[in-house]
Amino acid sequence: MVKKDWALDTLCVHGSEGIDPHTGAVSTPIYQSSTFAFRNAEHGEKLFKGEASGYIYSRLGNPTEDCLEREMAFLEGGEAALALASGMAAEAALILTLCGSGDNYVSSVTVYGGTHAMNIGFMPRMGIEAREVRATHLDEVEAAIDERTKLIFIETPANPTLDIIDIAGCARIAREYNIYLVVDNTFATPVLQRPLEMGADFIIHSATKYIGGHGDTVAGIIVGPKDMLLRVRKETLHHIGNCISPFNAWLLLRGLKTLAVRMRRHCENAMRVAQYLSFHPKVKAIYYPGLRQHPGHELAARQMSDFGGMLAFDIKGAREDGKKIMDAVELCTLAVSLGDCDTLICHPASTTQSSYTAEQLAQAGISETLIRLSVGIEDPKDICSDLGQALKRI
Ligand code: LCS
Repeated sequence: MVKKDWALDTLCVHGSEGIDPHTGAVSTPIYQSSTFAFRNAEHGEKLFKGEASGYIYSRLGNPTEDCLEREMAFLEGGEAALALASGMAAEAALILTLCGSGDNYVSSVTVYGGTHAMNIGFMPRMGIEAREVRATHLDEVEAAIDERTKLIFIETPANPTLDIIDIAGCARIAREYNIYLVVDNTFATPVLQRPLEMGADFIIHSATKYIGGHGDTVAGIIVGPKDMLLRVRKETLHHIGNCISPFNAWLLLRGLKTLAVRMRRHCENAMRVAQYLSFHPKVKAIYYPGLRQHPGHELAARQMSDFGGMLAFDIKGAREDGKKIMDAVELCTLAVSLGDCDTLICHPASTTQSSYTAEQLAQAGISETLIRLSVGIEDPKDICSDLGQALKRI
């Protein structure tokens, strides 16, 4: 019997419903079935008319996926959730549902490179304009809004500079103009940050990252009001077909069990690595919201319960020196993505953020020598000594 007042660490393990009441299964079964039999012709007709509840076809809904959606809504404190094939699928499905041709949305300029590429490339082809602004400056967010603006999209902490954006401040602006606030909560997860409680309308996750946690799944989640997510499902997901697979939904359900434990270790390790790098003579600047010198530190301390597992640092030297470090690390894995148990290192300007022009990189605060680290759950001493030996090469 699950008690709603249990701490989040307990709720991550037990979920909202505990053991499956129908079968006693402790682990949710993987309903690896593309289609579901109707009891009779009338039942089939009623299901299609929405007059009976049940399953029809896995693009439209699946019991394993439903379970994941229920748990994500529960953990984020939302009414409902929708699981999709990837984080980008979640972003695109939500924006394409909320905006039509001729509409626009305001997006932070400091976002995952794929989101920026969607903003400047894909959405304009759909007749939807993305207005990228420095969302750390609330006046820039407000100034970009007009009568065709449907939503504000922010990512906080932001990829890759760890900018912190004022969620409650953006929510106030969204309320004033009667538009939606969408927060990408990928870096923080519900364990560290509660955007809906600060006034956001929707949460997006690249569940590929901390929700899955093991680098073995690509998936996305939207959390928000039930009626709106029904619209995303019917008006976009059904047509584009970017649904999650039952197996991937199950991997994420498994990831949720250890989410709180992993996040605490990611945070502890990232703080240790950030402190180590902040005193390193070859490091020019370190970006970790947990450090007092980070411009978003005080805001992060207010709106997050801890500072997360992501950090970035600028080295003294040129772009080539950054590459030397990439090639010298032994424990850290040279790869994009983040949120895995293993520490991942990458050079955003040439990889994840390569869709930015030099001007846009400067606007987003991303230098040519910036290195991004997704700090894993290994022993932090090993991570620091690996970075130390690599930094000696420059
Ligand atoms: N939101 C954030 C904050 C992300 O970091 C990513 C992917 C996405 C959305 C898109 O999610 P996906 O479709 O990949 O599940 N971030 C990546 C990164 O930093 N490196 O590779 C992917």
